Amino acid sequence: MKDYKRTLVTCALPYANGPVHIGHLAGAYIPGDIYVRFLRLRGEDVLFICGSDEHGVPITIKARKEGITPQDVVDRYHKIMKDAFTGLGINFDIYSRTTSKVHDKLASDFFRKLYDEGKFITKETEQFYDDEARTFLADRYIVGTCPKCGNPNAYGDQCEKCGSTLSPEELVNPRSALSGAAPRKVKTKHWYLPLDQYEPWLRDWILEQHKEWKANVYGQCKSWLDGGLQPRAVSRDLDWGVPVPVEGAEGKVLYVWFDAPIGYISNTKELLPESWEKWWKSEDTRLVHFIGKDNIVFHCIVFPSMLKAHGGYVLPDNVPSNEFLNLEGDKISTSRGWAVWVDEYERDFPGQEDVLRYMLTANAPETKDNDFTWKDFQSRNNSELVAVFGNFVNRAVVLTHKYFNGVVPRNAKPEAIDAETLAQILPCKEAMEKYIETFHFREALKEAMNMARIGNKYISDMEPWKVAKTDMDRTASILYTCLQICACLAVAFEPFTPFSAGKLRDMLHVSLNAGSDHRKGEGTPTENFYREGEGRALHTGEAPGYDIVLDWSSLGKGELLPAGHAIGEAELLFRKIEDAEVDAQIARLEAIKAEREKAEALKNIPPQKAEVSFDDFSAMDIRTATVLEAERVPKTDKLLKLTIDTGLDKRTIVSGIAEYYSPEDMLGKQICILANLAPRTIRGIESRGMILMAKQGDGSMRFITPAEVLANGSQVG
Ligand code: B3M
Ligand code: ZN
Repeated sequence: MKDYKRTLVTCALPYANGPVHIGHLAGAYIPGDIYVRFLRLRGEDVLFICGSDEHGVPITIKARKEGITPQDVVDRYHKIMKDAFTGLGINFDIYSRTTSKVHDKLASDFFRKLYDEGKFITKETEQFYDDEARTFLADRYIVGTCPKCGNPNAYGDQCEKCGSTLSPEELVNPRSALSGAAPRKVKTKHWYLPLDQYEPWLRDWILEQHKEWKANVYGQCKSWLDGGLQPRAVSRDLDWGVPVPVEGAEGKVLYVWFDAPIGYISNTKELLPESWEKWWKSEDTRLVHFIGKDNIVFHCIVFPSMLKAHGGYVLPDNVPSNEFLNLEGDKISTSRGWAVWVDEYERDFPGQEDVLRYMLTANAPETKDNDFTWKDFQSRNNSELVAVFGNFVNRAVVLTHKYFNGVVPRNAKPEAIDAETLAQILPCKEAMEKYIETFHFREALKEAMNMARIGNKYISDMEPWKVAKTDMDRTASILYTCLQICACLAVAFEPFTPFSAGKLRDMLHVSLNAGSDHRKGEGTPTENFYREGEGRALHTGEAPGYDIVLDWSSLGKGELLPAGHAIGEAELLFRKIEDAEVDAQIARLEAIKAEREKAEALKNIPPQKAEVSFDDFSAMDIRTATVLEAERVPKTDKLLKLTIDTGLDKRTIVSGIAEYYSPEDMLGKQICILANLAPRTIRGIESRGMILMAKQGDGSMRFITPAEVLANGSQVG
């Protein structure tokens, strides 16, 4: 690894068109935060940048659907996302937005420089245009009949019924998803970044010089490069975005994937207007992008090519991308509502932020897609956080109060086992470093948990509560050892579960040197910064906490809490999560699934029957009628016996609708009947005619009723 003086860490700028869900967290934000916290603990200078991605077509569509402006949409979600991150202890130095003035200017200047230097090519193409909505249509917003399976609602890029990839040209009877109008092709000119020209350089830079990138990232890059790169459009016909800063480009904006990554730079500039260039333009900066796997091509191929074309900027040193997290066996989907939203989690599980952080790390989709289940969430909390980490700390602190008035006892009667136990901490620490440096956070967390297991096993084996009956000196040594391990846990868990680590430090009356913090903006801190037990780094100038200040190097050092140091009262770090809590979440998801399956089934309509003649049709005597009496046919589930006023007479009809309607439902209802159906005897009752029912895709039936009350006996035809 090259020598570097500072690390610039970014997390993908989430689209401001929906709240953040656990898939986002597991993919990029939790790993990014763990990494930043770790580097800071180790005393490195780190800048942590994020913000909302507020441009792009989906935001304009959402605004149109809701009858509000795109600005309203992004204002709403920017706040929800920002609060969700803060709530989970993910403290970016800045969380800004791509609608900021600084961004608009920087993105515009970036484009203009490439334009002036002739780095783009232009192409004229034909795109679908919606005359009614007066906008060009992205593929997704053209719908029509799938040429492969006949699904009448296929999208211009894909048919969700048969799974075929489509282009809008293939759709039969294409129409605009916005207005329903038939789109027409209109010529339009756009600027393209000729990625093909960067291919030889990219091949060398990624495939030769960055063999250390994670296998999933390297593999995806290789397959893109092997497939051959094409020029990519960097502008769009849209009225929402950064305007293309070129004469004659009215109605065109920068493509969202062109301006969004520049957001990393502009957000840095907004935070540090004087010194931002040091972070972006010095060779001794290490740039690391945390992203989800669908963003790999943009961060490894497109953005580096943009930076290379521009010149003067550092290139990413690593792009640790995770795979996808599924939820209860299904792909997470915002549009289908299949997700656990972070803001809702924070509402449903207040004070349990660390449990989600722990779960999403322990179960992170680091090398392959992974599944989140609520049962797993509960069991990891109860059997790991509560039963191991929390239980150990609680026993150590409670017993210290019970036997030694809450003061760290003198190590009066040490035995070999105590030193051996403490000696196990250092290898865990070293393994954690190795894993975090190579972005293997699950493994790193396992090592932190191992430290807790070491403590928990030790206290269980030593049984100080029994030893105390006969030997107080030996009890002192055991608890002394336990408290040293507790202090280690208060450091080791800081990157993963910062709220609990902070709570533990408060309990032990120690502080932490949590390293650099740039949230106040200008001026890189040079002094030490301390953090309180609330999972947040303190700002410059805030008061340090306790006299004992730990940092990463404290781990495995032996005595962190000297004899005589007074600790605070025991407080539970974690609480059990009850069946009812996760059952409620599972029930919520099951309801969403049932709703979706029903909606899907309703689309299942049978094809048209064979043609009939007009005479065939007119032979049927269909009339309006009213239900006078209704009762169940004894010993059947499906049949109702109805007495009907047909206008012509009063008669009995036996109908198989009891599954869908009770006798009370039917009383007084006006319906349509086939009056001249030959009589049939059903269960000994003569039925004269048939109630007309509509059968839906899911098999359920509804009777047909006139739009307004009509005279009984009116003929339908
Ligand atoms: N907004 C896509 C996403 O949220 C996109 C990332 C931009 S990072 C510069 O997955
Ligand atoms: Zn299809």
